[in-house]
Order: sequence, then C-alpha cells, then structure tokens
Amino acid sequence: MNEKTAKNVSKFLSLVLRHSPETIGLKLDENGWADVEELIEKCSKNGNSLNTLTTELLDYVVENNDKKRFAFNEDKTKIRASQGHSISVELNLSEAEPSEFLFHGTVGKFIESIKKDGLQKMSRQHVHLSKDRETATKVGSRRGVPQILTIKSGEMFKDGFKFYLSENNVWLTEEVPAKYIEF
Ligand code: HQG
Repeated sequence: MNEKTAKNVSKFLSLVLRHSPETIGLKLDENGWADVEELIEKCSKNGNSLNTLTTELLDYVVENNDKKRFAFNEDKTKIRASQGHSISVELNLSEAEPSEFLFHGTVGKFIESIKKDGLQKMSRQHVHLSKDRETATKVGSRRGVPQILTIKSGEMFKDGFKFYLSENNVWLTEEVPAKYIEF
C-alpha cells in the first residue's frame, strides 16, 4: 500500500466522518456511523482524488492508521471516527478514571487565554488530553513550537469531573478549569 494514498484517505475520512459529511452528500447516524457502501459510492460520485476508494483501502487505513482514528462496526458495514468530531454525535464513550496527570499540547499564542479560561473544547466535542508528554508534544507540534501543559486529572476526577477514553485511547473531557493546569 502506498503510504501517501493511505494518508490522503485518512485526511479525507477525518473531513467527512468528523466535520462535514455533507461535502459528499453523506449522512452519518446519531452515533457517527457512515454506511461503508454509501461512503465508497458517494466518494466516487464526487469525483475527488479519492475516487478509487475501495473496501481494501478502507481496511488498510482502519488497521494501519497511526492513531487508529477510524473503526468499523462488527460486520464491517459501517465506519466512524473514534474521536475528534466537530459535528454532534453520540459516541457512547466509556467513562474512565484517569491517572494523576494527563497532558495537553498547545502553542504559546494560546497560553494567556488558557490561563484565563482554562482549556475549552473550541470547535470540537471535547477537550483532548494525552496520556504522556510525547503524544502531547506531537499534538502541539501541529500548530508550531509545542507547549506542554500538565493537567491535574486525578484531582479533577476527585472533584467530580468526568473523563472518557475513546476507542483509540485519547482522553476526553468537557473542560479543564485553569486551576487544574500546571503551565
Ligand atoms: C486551544 C488531533 C485559547 C487548544 C490531535 C488547541 C488531538 C485554547 C486548540 C485532536 C483554549 C484547539 C485535538 C482557550 C483550548 N483559549 N486556546 N481557552 N482552550 N485552546 O485541534 O487538542 O490527528 O480542536 O490548546 O492529535 O489541538 O486529528 O484540539 O490548540 O488528539 O486525530 O485550542 O486532534 O487528532 O484545537 O487536537 P483542536 P487539539 P487527529
């Protein structure tokens, strides 16, 4: 499999399964699932560079994607993104108890605002947190020189904040008030 093609497919799936299925006239159900056949058909109809999307290509991307961003249902007739949505979907995430600290990678220009308002979910459905600094560094690096914030997740949990673990092991929560952040 050509890695460049796989990356393009991953980017395209992020777009239509997390943010704007309407780009190709796709409908997701309330749990974020798209019908695999419909996805393939609409993809080719829309004549984009991925008009060769096939079940084999989807299989490869689901299996080998670096962050396991996408998952099939049991009989592989449906596919969805495991986290990262901006559109409202009910993922039925499992609540989980986080370790004492989690991490968030961001960039310098956001720090003043985060000190004031804490971490907010911005355009997504949740604030995304990482289990280690290395992962958070990668997340922050998408935007520039990464700044890693340490989140007192154990303390938050004790104080009643809920945490969820996505199928691909990203920690999610509604917000992180500034008092739980070490800058
Ligand atoms: C920042 C990728 C100002 C926040 C990653 C971040 C992740 C604030 C940006 C996933 C703020 C939102 C999500 C506040 C938060 N004031 N800025 N009060 N609160 N921010 O992309 O966490 O590769 O929505 O620091 O790996 O960067 O796509 O969130 O910089 O897991 O699978 O606002 O996306 O996953 O940006 O990334 P995002 P994120 P994928």
